[in-house]
Amino acid sequence: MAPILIVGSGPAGMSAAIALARRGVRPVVVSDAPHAGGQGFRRLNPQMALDARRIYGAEARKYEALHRDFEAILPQIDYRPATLVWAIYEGKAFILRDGQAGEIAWSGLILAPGATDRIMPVAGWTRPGVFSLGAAQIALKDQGAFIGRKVVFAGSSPLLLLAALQYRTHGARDIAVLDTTPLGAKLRAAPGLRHSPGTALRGLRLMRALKRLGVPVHQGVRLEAIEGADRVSAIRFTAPSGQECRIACDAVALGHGLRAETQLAELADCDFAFDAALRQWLPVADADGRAGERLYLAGDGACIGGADAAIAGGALSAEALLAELGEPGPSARRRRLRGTVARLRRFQRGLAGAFRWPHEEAGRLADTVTVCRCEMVTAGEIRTAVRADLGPAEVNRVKAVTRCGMGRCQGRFCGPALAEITAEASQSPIDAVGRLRAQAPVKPLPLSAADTRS
Ligand SMILES: Cc1cc2nc3c(=O)[nH]c(=O)nc-3n(C[C@H](O)[C@@H](O)[C@H](O)COP(=O)(O)OP(=O)(O)OC[C@H]3O[C@@H](n4cnc5c(N)ncnc54)[C@H](O)[C@@H]3O)c2cc1C
Repeated sequence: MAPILIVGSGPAGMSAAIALARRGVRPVVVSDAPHAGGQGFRRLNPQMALDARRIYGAEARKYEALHRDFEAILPQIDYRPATLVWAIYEGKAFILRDGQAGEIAWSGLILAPGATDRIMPVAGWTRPGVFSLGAAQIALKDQGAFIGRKVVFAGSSPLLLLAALQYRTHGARDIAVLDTTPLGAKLRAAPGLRHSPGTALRGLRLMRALKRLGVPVHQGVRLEAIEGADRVSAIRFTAPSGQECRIACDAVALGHGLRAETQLAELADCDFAFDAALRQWLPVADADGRAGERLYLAGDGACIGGADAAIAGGALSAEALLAELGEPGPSARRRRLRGTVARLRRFQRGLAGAFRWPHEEAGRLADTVTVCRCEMVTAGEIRTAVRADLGPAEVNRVKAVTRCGMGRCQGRFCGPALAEITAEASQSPIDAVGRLRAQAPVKPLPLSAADTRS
């Protein structure tokens, strides 16, 4: 019989693999990352002698336990790191490893591809020295490096605070946080955070630690421009008082929350629905993560929920899949996992109010600002296309006319802003402008991959 296939080796994929291995099942685990851990629990580069407690703080034990458990099951699973799933078609995953293409058929599929940074462009964001927030963390966890000497963490995300603290505790002195969500919005969102008081408390501790270490955190700012000649030299913003401010810096880490990686789910024929709280399209799945026959979604790729929800969701999808295959485990465990995932996702929706996606900024973007970095498409070009006679008001049509979203990143970085600008220019509700359709290959492939396919 074909194996169970897990795509992704972040917390969700690892946890699904651990649950299956403990039930005596040998899954294939495929991930394009060289090491397990995904984003939240990215494995620290051992050559950098980084201390997990300084990077992961209160989460360090969880990080260590998950990696230890995953390493323990390695002999019981078929783990294929550095392997990309670039398409899903007719019950098979099409993969690429070391330049060699291949296919994997499955008896059950668990998709756990995680999320990527969500970015609202700002004038100057394509300058050298601007990184996504995630990339700024990866530089530290993978290479033990900072992205600059004077780093500003800008946008709207709890990860801004986490990344700033990680930098500060590793010796970065000249850093600041510019948070675009006003304090008032955070207070209004507070009731939604009751679903995970422990996580909310961790957030408060983060704020306190930054204060104690003298890291300035400006809340409720409006980002105006990232300045510089051939690379970043400053970031300009408006304070809530209306005062224009400027911080000299040589690097900016930009992030406005996360967007689920949904391309593989779409290629696997999942339905989609618009999630108004997270303001993004998500694949439709039931409370166990079941999205189709022997098809399950887990972790941030199903719905942004954080690492704990990913761990619970991975185990839940494994248990539910086994039950569908005729090997049910204890129903109490599934009920408990289901409750955990649902609760943490409710928390995450509350968090989306405390760290808002600043969608209204799309309307303020100057026409000259680049939105699509791959194809160099500006906000003005998108508006002109939408406002033309018989101009499109659906993002795939706008993409066809402007090439925004057609490049190397396949709309991962420009897609959210493209949708907002299209909605604003066509005066349509955001859920009426659609979502960029997934296309295989979901990530770039070398042309040689076509030759090696049998
Ligand atoms: C850049 C970034 C930084 C983050 N930092 C933190 C943090 O410091 N702390 C925290 O608590 N949370 C962090 N998060 C949130 C994070 O998403 C966690 O909630 C958690 O890691 C989600 O687990 P997951 O297993 O769903 O996905 P991930 O951890 O993202 O893992 C997904 C895995 O799927 C693989 N994958 C994706 N697409 C494919 C494909 N086509 N083929 C093969 N493999 C594929 C990836 O390589 C990765 O290994 C971060 C998120 C991002 C995007």
